[in-house]
Amino acid sequence: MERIYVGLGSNLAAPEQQLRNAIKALAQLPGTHLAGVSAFYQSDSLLPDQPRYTNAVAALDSHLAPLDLLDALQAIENDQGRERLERWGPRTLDLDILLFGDRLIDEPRLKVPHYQMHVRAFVLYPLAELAPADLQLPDGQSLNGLLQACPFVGLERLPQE
Ligand code: A4P
Ligand code: MG
Repeated sequence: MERIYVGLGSNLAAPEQQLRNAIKALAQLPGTHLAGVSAFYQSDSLLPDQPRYTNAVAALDSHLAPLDLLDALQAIENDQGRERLERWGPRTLDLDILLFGDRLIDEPRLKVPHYQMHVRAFVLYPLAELAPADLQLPDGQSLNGLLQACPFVGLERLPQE
C-alpha cells in the first residue's frame, strides 16, 4: 500500500456536489482505501473570467500502480461530465495526483509531484490537514516550508457539514 494524495477541483455545475460525488467514487476504487478528506476551500480561478473554484484533497492508501490510478481518476472525471475542450478551461471535475508515496514520476502522461502543487495555496492548506506535520516531498522540500512561502490569501475554508 502506498499513501497517495489527490487534489480535487471544480468550478462548474455545483462544485461542492461534484466534489462529494468524486469522494464517493474514490472510496470505491479497487484495491484502495479512502483514508481521509480535507475541508473544502473556495478561491478565485488562477485564470481570469472563470468561476470560483472549490478544492479539496483526499488521502488514499492503494495497491494501484500510478498509471492505473490515473486511468481510474480520468474515468471518474469523465463520468462526472468533464469535457476537455481546452487545457485549463473551466471543468466540472479535475483530479490531480499530487503525491504518490515518495515517488518521483516523470512519464509522458504523469508527472508526480504535481508540477504546480508547491505554490498553490488551494493544494497546500488542505494537504496539510491530512499529511504528517513533517511531510517531505520526494524532491526534499518540506510541506511546512512550502506553506510558509505560500500565504493563506484569497482562500476561504468552508464550514464542514
Ligand atoms: N498529468 C500529468 N501529471 C499529472 C498528475 N500528477 N495528475 C496529465 C493528473 N494528471 C496528470 O490534465 C492534462 C494531462 O495531465 C492529463 O491527461 C494527464 O495525463 P487535465 O486534467 O486534462 O488538464 P488540465 O486540468 O486542464 O491541466 P492541468 O495542468 O492539470 O491544470 P491545473 O494545473 O490543474 O490547473 N484555480 C483554482 N483556484 N483552483 C484550481 O483547482 N485549477 C486550474 C487548472 C486553474 N486554476 C485553478 C485551479
Ligand atoms: Mg488536471
